[in-house]
Amino acid sequence: MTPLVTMVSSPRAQLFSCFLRLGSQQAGLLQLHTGAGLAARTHYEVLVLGGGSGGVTMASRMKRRVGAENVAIVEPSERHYYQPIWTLVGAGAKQLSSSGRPTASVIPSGVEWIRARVAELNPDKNCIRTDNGKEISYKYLIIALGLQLDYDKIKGLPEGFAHPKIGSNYSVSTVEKTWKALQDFKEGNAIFTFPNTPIKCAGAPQKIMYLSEAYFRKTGKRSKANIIFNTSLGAIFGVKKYADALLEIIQERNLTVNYKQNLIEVRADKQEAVFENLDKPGETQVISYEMLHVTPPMSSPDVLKTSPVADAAGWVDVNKETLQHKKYPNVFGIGDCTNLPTSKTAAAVAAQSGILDRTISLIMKNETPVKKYDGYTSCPLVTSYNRVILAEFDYDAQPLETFPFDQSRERLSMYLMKADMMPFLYWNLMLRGYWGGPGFLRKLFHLGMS
Ligand code: FAD
Ligand code: UQ1
Repeated sequence: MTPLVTMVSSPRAQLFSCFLRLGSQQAGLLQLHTGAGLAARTHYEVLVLGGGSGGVTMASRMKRRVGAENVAIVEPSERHYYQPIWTLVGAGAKQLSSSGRPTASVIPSGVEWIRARVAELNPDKNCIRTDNGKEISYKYLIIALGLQLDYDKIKGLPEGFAHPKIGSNYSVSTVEKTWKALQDFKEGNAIFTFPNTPIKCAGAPQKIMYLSEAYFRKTGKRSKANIIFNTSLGAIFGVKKYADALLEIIQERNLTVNYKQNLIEVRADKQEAVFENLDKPGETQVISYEMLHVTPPMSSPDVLKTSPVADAAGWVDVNKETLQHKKYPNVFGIGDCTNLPTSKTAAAVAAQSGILDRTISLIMKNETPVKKYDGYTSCPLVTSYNRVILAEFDYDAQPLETFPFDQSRERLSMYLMKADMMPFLYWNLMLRGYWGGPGFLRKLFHLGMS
């Protein structure tokens, strides 16, 4: 690949880069007039890869820093989804249609939307290539490609989803199948799985179990259901305060939790799930199900795994405090695609966006980043149709709670925040670059408290 512009820092070089940029803009206009193509520009000051939560949020913030005409987002999907609400869609408490909006409506006005997939990253030459063969160069790159759902790593999937009694809240095409399976449930095992990989929203695999239990109770089927959570992990949750609260609920509601059990095969025609015991290699167990909720293995998007920006595990290798790439100083990462050692959530993305905004603004002025990300992340643990335990914690898995009450207790107020306030905040503040997480609220609520 040949870059149009390489990274420049001295004023003379910047002038030269600017000249080149103007040149490419004019070339774009020329092409437009000759009808050669619409997305004709090939260089942007800030190029954002991925138009999900992190990508759109950062594009809004970068628009304020450098002007809309200098920012572009590469994103192939026509629809943008607010994924956190899928937990409630799978339980029949919200409509799937409420979770999506046209991508065109969330791209900040004036920012260029490049409707394509990123096919290759070439950070040594400050450019990327799209799947339709376009090369686009940048001065600053923000990588926000999310993560990849690897259903095909489980034998029998994804084709098994063609059968009834199986669903998965993690994908737009299978989340409504969870609700169907819940409604169809008659008698037997309801199994919920957690894979042997990092995942986004690590609480979601068990949230749907609590909601299902509540649904069975509401519909008089609870005594007919044997509810099983088979998890690859060795604990129910990574933060002791919330794990203790969840274990109490699990005991009260007579739910079965089996640790170190990893789903490796689904025989959807026979309604059987096969698990390997991670503590005893080679030992497997087949369990019949009346309902199966699958949380798939997840990994970094393939395009990143093989790129120079990835660490050994395939995630974008960033500084955990500044979000700047460890090797390429004009490259930054945000969200699920990074190796930030915290739980992958939209709440984390919100907090990261404020930090990254500050980091980039200082780098743009040739100054050293000062603001430090503490790993803030949050997981509203939905425990029934009107209760949530609001887990909030940092890199050290220490609670970092916003509200001045014990958030490990199930609360109606926190359910209303999750179900109604958060979507509003997401669409109207976060995606527009005005929500950097609840840090300021935490300080306000804890004023005067030691
Ligand atoms: P995404 O928002 O997934 O965006 C990635 C984007 O990159 C996508 O638009 C994708 O199309 C695009 N992309 C991928 N490959 C390419 C390519 N090659 N080229 C160009 N574009 C590409 N978070 C919470 O905070 N609270 C919750 O309660 C919560 N619950 C959840 C429940 C469920 C069921 C799920 C699925 C998620 C939940 N999350 C929750 C997690 C949250 O949705 C994600 O952590 C968040 O969306 C991550 O943002 P992101 O920008 O990193 O990735
Ligand atoms: C949050 O900031 C956020 O990002 C928009 C979420 O994602 C949907 C959340 O679920 C939560 C809980 C937060 C944190 C916000 C508050 C007010 C505690």
